[in-house]
Amino acid sequence: MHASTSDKVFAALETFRIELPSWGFANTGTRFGKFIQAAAATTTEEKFSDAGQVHLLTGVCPTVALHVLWDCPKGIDSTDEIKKFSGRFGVAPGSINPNLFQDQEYKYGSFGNPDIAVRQRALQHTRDSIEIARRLNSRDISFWFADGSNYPGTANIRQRKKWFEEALQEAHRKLSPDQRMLVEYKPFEPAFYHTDIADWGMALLLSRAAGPQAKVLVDTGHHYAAQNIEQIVAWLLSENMLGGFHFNDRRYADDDLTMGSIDPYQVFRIFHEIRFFEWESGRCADIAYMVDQSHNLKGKLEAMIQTVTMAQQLFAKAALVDPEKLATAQKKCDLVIAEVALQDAFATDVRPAIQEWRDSKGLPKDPMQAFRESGYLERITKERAAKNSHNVSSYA
Ligand code: RM4
Ligand code: MN
Ligand code: MN
Repeated sequence: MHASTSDKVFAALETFRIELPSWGFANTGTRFGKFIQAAAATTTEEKFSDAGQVHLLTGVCPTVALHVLWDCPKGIDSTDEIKKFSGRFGVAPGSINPNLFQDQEYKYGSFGNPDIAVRQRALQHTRDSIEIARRLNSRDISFWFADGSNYPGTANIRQRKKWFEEALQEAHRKLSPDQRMLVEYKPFEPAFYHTDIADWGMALLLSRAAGPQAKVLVDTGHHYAAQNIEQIVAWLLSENMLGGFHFNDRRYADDDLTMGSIDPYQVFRIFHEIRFFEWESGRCADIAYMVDQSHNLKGKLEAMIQTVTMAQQLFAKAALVDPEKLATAQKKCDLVIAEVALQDAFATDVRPAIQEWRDSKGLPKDPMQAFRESGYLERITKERAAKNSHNVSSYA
């Protein structure tokens, strides 16, 4: 391989880290049923153990995202225990996800609920989540709302927007100076007529209304099929409003498929926009890269290892685009040269360079093979099988 290619790949990998979701290790399913895995994590401790295993083998997943309702059964009082798990398994708590959708009270929404008592309850849960984040040294509190309505005329859309602004402002006031709140959007599901934060524009306006520490979170699965996600990314970057990603792939809706399994070029283009912005502006984009996938057919740890290695490949490929050459071609409107700058980078096989990089870090060259040889899966399957015969966690 060309020397400068592996230098570029090495430099890119040094900066690339990606957060794992705790809920990706638990049993989940679809609305049609659940296929239970004997090895699935049944406790927060087991989720930390599994995330720790993925980090051990890949070296690039130092944090695990937590969902408050599923991972902090004692609320704020769960934090001491979580710190212990973190120390034991070598992964730190990452973003904290308040859970504003699962309780019965949230049937008609959380921050958008017409009942003030429910809105206040949602706000209290948010305050607790911010406190949990503070105690765990987590920077990001990551909001996804299931709020919306199923039938025309049943919700006052403008009023609900106002309630959202007020609640997010109130939450923002509770942030410590170094914390951020990330606002995620989704066009449909579970609501099927209107979603209160349906797209990046709504998330952007609400984040701006909330305050300077609020940024937009782009979940790659939360767009209509033809949408140009890298353009959204470019606009958010230019507005200094891109806070992070939830990565997953999709073919139809919010499918939660393995990152890059359907359209790896899409992820490459997203990474390219970020790197091009950084090159042009001389600024380092402050972006939290996170995985948001719950697999119910693939083995959970294997799916995460696959995701992480795919993320590294696509990030490394994006680092091979020559920004100067691209900028010159764009200025001259040399369409073919500009397009080929991306295509050539995407076509380069970066796997040998990534293996060398892993080797230089004392990591296994092939994390998947190392996992299969480690005996970890056999051990947890034995340990957890009995618990999983009657334990099914919620869909994520
Ligand atoms: C949503 C969204 C959120 C996740 C929930 C459970 O579709 O992607 O990020 O927390 O699912
Ligand atoms: Mn998400
Ligand atoms: Mn989703």
